[in-house]
Amino acid sequence: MTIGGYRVQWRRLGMVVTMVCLAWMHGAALQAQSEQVVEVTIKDFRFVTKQSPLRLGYPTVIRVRNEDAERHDFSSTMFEGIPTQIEKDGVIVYGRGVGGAFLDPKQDATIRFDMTRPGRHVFRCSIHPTMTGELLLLSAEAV
Ligand SMILES: [Cu+2]
Repeated sequence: MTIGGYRVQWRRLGMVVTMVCLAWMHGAALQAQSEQVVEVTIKDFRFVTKQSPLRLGYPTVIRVRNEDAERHDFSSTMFEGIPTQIEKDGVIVYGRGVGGAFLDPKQDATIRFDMTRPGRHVFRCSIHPTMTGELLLLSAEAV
């Protein structure tokens, strides 16, 4: 009887450990959600940017989509010297020397990096020099 009682308790302990693990995984998922997201759509040879105020030191995601039937490029010096990850067609490129991404018609790319420098950051299309856009980064103290 006592042994049986212990067994039940061990099982309960197992349940608790499992639940703690689930809670921890849930926390990791929440952290991923705290990324700040910028949506950039390329349409009719223009960058259309949707952003909320961006804060320094936060994981930032730029989602670029090329809606045109023309090949474009999304490049910026804002990634200079900062570890940057670019995902395109399931392939991830990571490094400090990532300057941007070329986008074929109807293609999209996801760029991940941490904001480290405040101010206005210009991005452009190297194929069409008239295509430019900008992101505004606020310092945490200004928010
Ligand atoms: Cu272009």
